Amino acid sequence: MPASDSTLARRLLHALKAHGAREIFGIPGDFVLPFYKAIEDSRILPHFELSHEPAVGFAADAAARYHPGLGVAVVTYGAGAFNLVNPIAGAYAERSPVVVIAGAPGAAERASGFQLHHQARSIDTQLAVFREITCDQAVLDDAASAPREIARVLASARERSLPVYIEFPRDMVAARCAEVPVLARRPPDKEALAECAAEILARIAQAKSPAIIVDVEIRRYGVEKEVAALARRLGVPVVTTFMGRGLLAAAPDVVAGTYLGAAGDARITRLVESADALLLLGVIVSDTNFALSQRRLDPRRTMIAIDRQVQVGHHQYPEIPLDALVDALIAQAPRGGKARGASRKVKVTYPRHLKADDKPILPSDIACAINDLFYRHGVMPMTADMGDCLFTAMEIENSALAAPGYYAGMGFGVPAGIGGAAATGRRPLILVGDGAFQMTGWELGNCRRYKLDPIVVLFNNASWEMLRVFQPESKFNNLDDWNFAAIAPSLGGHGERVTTRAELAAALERAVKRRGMFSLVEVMLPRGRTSDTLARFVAGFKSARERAAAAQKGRGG
Ligand code: S1T
Ligand code: MG
Repeated sequence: MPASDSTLARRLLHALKAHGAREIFGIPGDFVLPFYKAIEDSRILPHFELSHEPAVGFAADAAARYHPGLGVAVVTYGAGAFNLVNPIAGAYAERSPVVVIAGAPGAAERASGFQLHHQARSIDTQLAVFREITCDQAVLDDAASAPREIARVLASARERSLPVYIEFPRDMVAARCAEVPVLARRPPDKEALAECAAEILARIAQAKSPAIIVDVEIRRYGVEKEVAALARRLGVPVVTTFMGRGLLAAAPDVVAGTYLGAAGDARITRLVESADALLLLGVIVSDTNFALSQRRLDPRRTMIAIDRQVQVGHHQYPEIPLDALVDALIAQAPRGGKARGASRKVKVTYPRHLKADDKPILPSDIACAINDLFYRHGVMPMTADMGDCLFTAMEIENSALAAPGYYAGMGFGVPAGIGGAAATGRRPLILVGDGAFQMTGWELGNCRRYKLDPIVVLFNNASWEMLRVFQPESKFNNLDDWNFAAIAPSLGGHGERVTTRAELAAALERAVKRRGMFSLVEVMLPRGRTSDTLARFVAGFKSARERAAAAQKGRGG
């Protein structure tokens, strides 16, 4: 092996690849230039530079969501790394395993006695901040321990499906060190696993109307196919959470729909809230997933597997990886499970056959037009930003979707579409509002150099419309009209503004046929009109908040 391959930089790059990373997103800076040179010269992993670190984080997050493995974000010290905080906080909240590699001062700079450029309070403030939003950290300041440190941190990212942080002092890049081992996974306790699976199956067998709810961890641990097989074996209906929308897209026979509580399809709500045994696989029990429930989760009839813990009623089973649990359930499940009761076979259908007429466009028309497009040309992987575009996505066929459905941070949609396209080679359909596009939509200017050609549907209501639904009286929600379609050509793409349903259908048809550049379809929407899903969601959220406040008051809070 050439001597250069035994440098810490190359050992780290080989280790990233060995742990499932397939590409790097980044923006270099002087504290990370030597490492970035190794990235470029070694060609161990392809690398994509974007224009602002929040986009680097969102793209790495989406890559980790779209190809089970690790996302990688490489940034410079201080100014670069602190720009990454919000997307990594979102990745932590939504359990996406992104490896943050941040440059840092070398020993000589540390000893210089200077306040260093990019330094915040102290030289170690950056590490302190990332301790809060990653599950494991390593500082590579000692060549002897670095391989072990890297192995531990990458194993943590894989096992916990959470972001991790590696600080790479600029003077350590060429240090010689040993290879980075791939640590064996911590096996579950076999007895506990068998007992846990048996207890879950017994509860499901005794139940008259069981149901399964799935969320992001079944994607993060690559067990969607196995969960679909388990559901078929048990004959139990499956629903996704709001955040889990798009999961099991390859198993339409298994998924009944998406559970949104009071904001969702009443048949799905009934299926979940009348279930006498609920198995939650990889589900984050968050407000966006359950605040609109009309019946709170009852621990006596609920079984939850998340973050390597399983709770069955009041019984706790620690250290049970989700994939091991699903395998054990399949192994022990009785064969030939029949669908429980005719009423259990609920199947939500999605709107199609948009009337291509001169009527103005409403958000739900966009869902209808996209369903028609998918029917004609095949389903596309989607990303969505926060705003009504995400709620409108609930009215689109259940196809692969990456969106900030729990952390709810804006700016995700376009960079995530770029990250997903770079990571999978598949062409994405990106849904984004005008407010979110103002934040990170400009990253589309990076598509040409990477030969990416996403289709972007921009919901332009010249408004922070979701906030207006919460607080209609506020004028600050009125945005100006930036005429985004006219800007697209200077970013290397094609832009088209549409105002009627006929124009929308035609523009999407042209976009799907146009390859080699991004296509921006700017859909003009009236202020004050939202998707039905968002209207119900906000109404439910507001009353849930009022109920919580009243209860708090009742407790003398
Ligand atoms: N800043 C960031 C980074 N994320 C946020 N979620 C917010 C602020 C608050 C916020 C929303 S929804 C929303 C804001 C500002 C408006 C979104 O506007 P746009 O993208 O145009 O979409 P639409 O017009 O469909 O609402 C949530 C409640 O937190
Ligand atoms: Mg808007």
